[in-house]
Order: sequence, then structure tokens, then C-alpha cells
Amino acid sequence: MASLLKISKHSLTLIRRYCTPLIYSDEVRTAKNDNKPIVALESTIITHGMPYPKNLETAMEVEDIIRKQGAVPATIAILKGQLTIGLTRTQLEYLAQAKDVIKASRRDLAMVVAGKQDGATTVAGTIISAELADIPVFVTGGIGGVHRDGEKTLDVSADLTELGRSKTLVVCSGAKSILDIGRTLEYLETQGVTVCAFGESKQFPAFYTRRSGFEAPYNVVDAEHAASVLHAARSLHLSSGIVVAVPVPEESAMDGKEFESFKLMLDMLPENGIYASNLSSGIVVAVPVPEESAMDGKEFESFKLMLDMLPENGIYASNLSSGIVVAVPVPEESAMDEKKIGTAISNALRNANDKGVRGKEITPFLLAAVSAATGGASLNTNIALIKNNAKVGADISIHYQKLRI
Ligand code: PSU
Ligand code: MN
Repeated sequence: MASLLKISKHSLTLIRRYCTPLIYSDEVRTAKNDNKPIVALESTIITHGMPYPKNLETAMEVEDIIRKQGAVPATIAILKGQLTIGLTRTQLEYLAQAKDVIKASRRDLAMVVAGKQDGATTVAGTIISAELADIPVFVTGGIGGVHRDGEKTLDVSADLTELGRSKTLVVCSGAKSILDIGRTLEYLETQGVTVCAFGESKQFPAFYTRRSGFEAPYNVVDAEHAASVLHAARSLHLSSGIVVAVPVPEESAMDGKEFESFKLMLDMLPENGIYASNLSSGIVVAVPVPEESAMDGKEFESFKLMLDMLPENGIYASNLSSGIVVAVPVPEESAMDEKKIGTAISNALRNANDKGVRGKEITPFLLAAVSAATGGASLNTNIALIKNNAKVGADISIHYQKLRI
């Protein structure tokens, strides 16, 4: 008896040392006990990615889609320092309206837990949590990436390194084109992340649009195919992640022209360029010309498109060797989306600069800029794509569960 007691004390110590105190919702605990397929969901999109009450509505609808599909949703967050796997409706309602929730990526988790604070997990934070809870599939809208100019600022989302060191399969719609998608794909390759476009095409989607102009190295034709890749990765003990990039459904994709011009604006922002912009007086766009001068096809196309968008008499100064300054007078009557977008972006950049927004604040700042720029359109697309991703993710987890047990 005495020795039994000794062993159990020792076991207790081991349990304390090695077990993570996770709080499960009843629904998720039951699903785990019954070996049901579970899908993890992040919470930064709720607190920092969408405004209230759309954030709450979307979070609940996404959960319901997963349930209808036959899997169990587990929205993940830190509540008063407790890592919580599966939020109740009351907890979701609280989080959706709470102020001062900390955006929690890998580096933030320990601080939030130790401080008994509320934290919303990013893609990276959710991946870590999902692994602790042994949930292999995670659905979100867009992953973080290499920021524009990231090669200089080193602003590379911790989502990418986390994907490199975790086994989780992440279903998303690619990355937003506020980011550098080409470099994001390069970085994922370096990290050993298996990136697959979902469907017949290898085209890597760019969140709002079905095409980014970049190809993923692979495609998976359906959920069963994706589940088989996850199963193979696990059997090989790769311990690196998989991205399944699902293009936004055709009918919800943003209008090509509207979006092209938005992308153009971003493409044209020169390094360190902070722009003054004022709808009533015009937008100033400075287009940098690369040192080696000869314009390549893409840039020239952009430039031509830009010119097409300009009102007559809109070109003021141009100097090929150092850049082109185009001052675009905005006609009083014009309420064109392109201009709204340009204004919102430049305002956001200026505000970010004025307020000294850095690091983790940049992404939410830019997300808000895109929303502001496109009115409700971008939010609707965002909602449509994450709902679609929820369906795909639920199917993958259902197929994988069959392979797993
Ligand atoms: N991209 C989106 N919506 C989001 C995010 C990214 O389209 O809500 C959030 C995700 O939680 C992602 C995080 O993990 O932003 C990335 O932030 P950062 O770039 O600071 O790593
Ligand atoms: Mn960053």
C-alpha cells in the first residue's frame, strides 16, 4: 500500500510536469471520448479580424457548418489564462465583444497564461493548441505570411515557422495580397510545409480572389485526397505541417477589376513610401522603377492599368530613372472603389506610421484598411470563404478519422 502510494505520488509529479492543463468544452470532450472528428478554429479572426457582431455571427455559423457536416468544432482561445479548447456560446459572445484581448501567437502564449489574461489565438497560437489537444485539422480564412518588404523588415508571420514545426493540416484560402505571396510560398518551402491547392488546379488562391498568379507545388483533388496526405505525413513522423488552400467559391470571389486595382495600388507602393492622400484633392501614387530600369511585363501591365484608371489630364510628372509620380485628381462625382481603396490604404499606412504601429499590430491594421477600402464587399467575401473552408475542413477531418482508427 505504501509503495503504491509512493508510485502514485510520483505519477502525480510526472502528470503535473508533463501535462498541459487544457480546458475542454463538454462538446469537444465528448467528441474526444467517442473518437469523433474534430476541427480546430482560431479566435484572432473573431477579436482582431472582423467587427462585432459579424464576428460572432460568423463564428457561430462556421461552427454550425462543421456540425452539420458531421464533425465537431473546437474554437480555441485563452480565457483568464486557461487554454480553452471549444468555446461555449456564452464564451464566444464574451470574446466577440471583449476589449483588450491579447492577440496570441507563440511568443505571447506563456505571458497570457501566466498573467491569467484573455488571449485570442492566431494561426500559430491555434496550431500549438490544436497539437496539445491532439486535433489534426484546423480551419481558418487566411494565414499570415511574409509582409511586403519583409526581406528588409524581417516581418514574417510566426504562422509560417509554426507550420514548419507542427503536424497540423491547415485549411485556408491562401494569404491576403496585403502580403508578399511569392515570398510567403518560398518561406513555406524552406520550412518544409506541404502546400496544396484544393481542387483540380495548382493555382494558389489569394484570399479574396481565386488566383494569386503563383502556383502551389501540389494540389489535392478532394477531402479524401487531403486526408490521405495527412495520414502519410503522420506515418512518416514528419512533424511539419500541411496547408490546404481552398479558393473562395466563384460566386463570392471579389470582382476582378475592383480587386486588380487594389492589388495594383499595393504593388506600386514604393519602399518606405508613406502617402498623403485626400479624396477631395487627389491621390498621389509614386511608382518606383527598378534600378535596372527596363520595365518588366508585369510592372508595365500594372502601369498601363493604372493609366486606364486615371482621369484625363491626370499625369503630372514622370522621371523614369528615379520613379514616376502620378498625381491623380479625383473628380468630385467619382465614388469609384479604386479610389476608396487607395485612400484607405494610404490613410492606414499614414496612420500606422503616425501612431508607430509595429509588429503584431500591423496585420490587424492592414486588415481593417482592406475592409474600409471595399466597404462590406471584402467582409462578405471573407465570411463566404471561411464558411466554405469549414465544409472542406470538416470533410477532411471525417476522412482522416477513418484512416486514424
Ligand atoms: N489574415 C486574415 N485574417 C486574419 C489574420 C490573418 O486574412 O484574421 C490573423 C490570423 O490570426 C493570423 C494573424 O494568424 O492574423 C497573423 O498575424 P501576424 O501577421 O502578426 O503574424
Ligand atoms: Mn509580424
